[in-house]
Amino acid sequence: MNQPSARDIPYIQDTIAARATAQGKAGIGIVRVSGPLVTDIVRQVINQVPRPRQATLCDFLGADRLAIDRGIVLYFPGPNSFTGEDLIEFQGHGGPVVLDLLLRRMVELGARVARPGEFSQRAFLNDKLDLTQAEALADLINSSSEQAARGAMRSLQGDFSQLIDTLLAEVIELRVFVEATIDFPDEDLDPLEDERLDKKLGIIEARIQEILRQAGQGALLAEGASVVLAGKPNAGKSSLMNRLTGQDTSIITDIPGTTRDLVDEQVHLGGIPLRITDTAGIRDSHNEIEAEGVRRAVTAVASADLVIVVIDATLDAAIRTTQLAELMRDACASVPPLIALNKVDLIDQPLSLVQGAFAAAICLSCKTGYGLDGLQETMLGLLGISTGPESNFTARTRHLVALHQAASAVAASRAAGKARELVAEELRACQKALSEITGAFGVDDLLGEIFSNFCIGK
Ligand SMILES: Nc1nc2c(ncn2[C@@H]2O[C@H](COP(=O)(O)OP(=O)(O)OP(=O)(O)O)[C@@H](O)[C@H]2O)c(=O)[nH]1
Ligand SMILES: [Mg+2]
Repeated sequence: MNQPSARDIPYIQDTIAARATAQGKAGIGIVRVSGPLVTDIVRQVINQVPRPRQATLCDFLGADRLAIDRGIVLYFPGPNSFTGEDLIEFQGHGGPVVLDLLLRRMVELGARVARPGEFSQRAFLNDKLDLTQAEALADLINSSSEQAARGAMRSLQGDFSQLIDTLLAEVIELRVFVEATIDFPDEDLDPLEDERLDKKLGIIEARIQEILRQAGQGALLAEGASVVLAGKPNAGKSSLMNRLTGQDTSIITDIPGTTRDLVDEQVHLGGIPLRITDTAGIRDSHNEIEAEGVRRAVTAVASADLVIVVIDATLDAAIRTTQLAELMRDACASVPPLIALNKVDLIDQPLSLVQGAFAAAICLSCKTGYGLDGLQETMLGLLGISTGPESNFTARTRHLVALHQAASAVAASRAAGKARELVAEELRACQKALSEITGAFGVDDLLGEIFSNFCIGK
């Protein structure tokens, strides 16, 4: 029942080189080279092959035998290197010209400039990392909060992969049993009782759901979520934007139609990176610029993870109801929004909260700050962010999709009952979905997409 592995795909074993440190000036800059030409290259550049895994101070020589720079080389012979191939790092001074000269020297000596993520891709293909770990590496580099960095580190250490591998082993074991009862019905195999089979499937189903819950948190940690502020002109969207970002992000005036473009800012809530977008007040406008702003607002709402509809609480109840109905029709068709009834500092009577097809309604005042804590708590709840002490690993939307596929395959195999062929077929689908997460098989078409989002030199 072994599946072909993505790692079985042959890859061109040429030698790749790239700057491993960021662009710009810095104390140290690193050029990394990996592949079969590494020893030849290093012999040309420093007149020797340095001792493995030891810092060697030397001149880096150009074709004219003059020193381009003086620094440290670190040589990692394959397979004991990051990529699994012969790999060398030239640690020189971090000036853009010096590093460019050094990189050009590598190319002169037969290396090719690496594509983004190509070092990690080789590490994956040489079995140094599985796919979730490779993705965690990119997440670690890109993490925008301490929680996200810690979560990425846990994934990199294999916490997430281990959960998937354990589950996968159970699915495979069950599949072997089920297939055996189909293929050899007459043999003296202990056939699984239907009840026992269903119980085992139930346990697997529950485990997938639990991993889904954790991975959902993990995906939020790594990828964050988008929150869009929408509403009628002058409701206080920009005021809420500035409250949430704690900065003077958007322009606020008492003139309806102040915000035209989308205004974006990243904030952290419960350690999760949130992209908050302030939008133009939605109304029919003959002004071409404002009308374009309204179109952009509606588009932004459509792709948001959470929409906060800001309503001016000082308006008549009837007007508020009409506005809300219009906004729900025009802008919030897909996700049930969170309603923020703003400017409650201006009203003396408690508001009766409107009922409707929205997720929650909160009274607040952007002027005094009243209700903001409650709003943020509700935002966390609606986005599915748990703020408990539970430690988590990072994950990706790709993993959630695969886990959902695995869950529905198990549900289908339970539903198949006595039809063992169907049970087996669905278990095969479940195994395939889970294997795609760690890259055990069937991901070759995904590889380019995953690794192209890495930075060069990683
Ligand atoms: N008293 C009071 N005034 C507020 C509150 N929130 C916003 N305002 C005022 O309402 C007016 C409109 O605020 P904005 O934040 O610009 O409203 P907006 O929804 O972004 O408006 P547009 O960009 O024009 O669509 C400004 O004069 C704000 O000072 C509040 O909670 N209380
Ligand atoms: Mg505004």
